[in-house]
Amino acid sequence: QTFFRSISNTAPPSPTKRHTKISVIGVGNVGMAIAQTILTQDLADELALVDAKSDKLRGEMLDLQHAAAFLPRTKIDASIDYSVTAGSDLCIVTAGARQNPGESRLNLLQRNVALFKSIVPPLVKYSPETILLIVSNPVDVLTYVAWKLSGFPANRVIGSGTNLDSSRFRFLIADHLDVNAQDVQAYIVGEHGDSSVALWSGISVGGVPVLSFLERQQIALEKETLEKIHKEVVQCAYEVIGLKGYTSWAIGYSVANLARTILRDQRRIHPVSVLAKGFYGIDGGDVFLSLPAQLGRSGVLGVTNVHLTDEETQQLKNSAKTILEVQCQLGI
Ligand code: 6V0
Repeated sequence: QTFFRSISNTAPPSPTKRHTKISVIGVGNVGMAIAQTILTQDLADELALVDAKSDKLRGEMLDLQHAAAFLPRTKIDASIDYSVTAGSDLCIVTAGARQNPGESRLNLLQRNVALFKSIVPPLVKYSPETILLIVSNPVDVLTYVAWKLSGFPANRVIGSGTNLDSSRFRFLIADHLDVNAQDVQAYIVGEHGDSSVALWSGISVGGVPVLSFLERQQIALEKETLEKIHKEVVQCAYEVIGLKGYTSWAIGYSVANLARTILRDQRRIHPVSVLAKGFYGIDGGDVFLSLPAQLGRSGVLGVTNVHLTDEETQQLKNSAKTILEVQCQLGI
């Protein structure tokens, strides 16, 4: 019983692109911004949503389904039961506990670790071949936690890390130089947040290395100006949260951008949180932090060998130390 009567002698359907399924865990501000960007950018044939709050979850699912007439065709499902995620190519985790007034960061982290213990094992059970993309904060530590809980090889566990910080950085530099942010190559690496590291030596615009160009023109870009831009990158998340209560659009676009690179095997380089042990002299334990990594259909394909100054290397090592110290207190 189909709507159309079949027409005989028609050619068999041409081989279509591979069926793609994405699951988003957590339908809060961030999860929904990611979901809607995935839909508008036609990144999945199937989208599964999971949350602990069933009413909110169903409401969000219906609201998205009602936009079907304006969107590329995507099957949208939602359930509090993880079986809805079965066969996902990519699982994006945005679920997170909110910080209670007066609660320490460590306590919040411990609550999020407990939450991950109820999220990661069922995702792995229903999609043993999936790639896990962690967004919940503190993203670097929780990516490590997800890696441990999943038993996956490290190439299939990625944290959104400083992909967002780097796009804020590119926006600010573009604004400063009055160019298009898409032409600015600039990376923030290390911890997503306060101890992140700006790689000033590698910034280029349209292939022109910015610092050496300015030096040749004898335009001194003072260290203070550079530090001010980096500080603004760190501060602007707090500013947005202070103003509107949460951040959503930029993280939505930034994660959808990662989903595109991974699922379409684009092999682009993104600063994302990966198992960093052994790179750039980072040792002392298994730690996830952001490095410029090449991503594709099998997850992390490699880490780019960017030239770092001694100061940048040291800052990166300090970033690793900060994350490891927190991790040690978790007992995972
Ligand atoms: P939110 O709006 O409170 O949404 C969180 C959602 O998680 C809610 O809908 C909850 O019901 C759901 N949830 C809670 N517990 C569970 C559970 N056990 N199973 C399933 N769902 C659950 O938060 P928001 O969406 O604003 O932020 C989500 C997370 O993303 C937080 O940890 C943020 O700190 C983090 N962000 C990370 C960014 C990054 O760059 N990595 C950027 C922005 C926010």
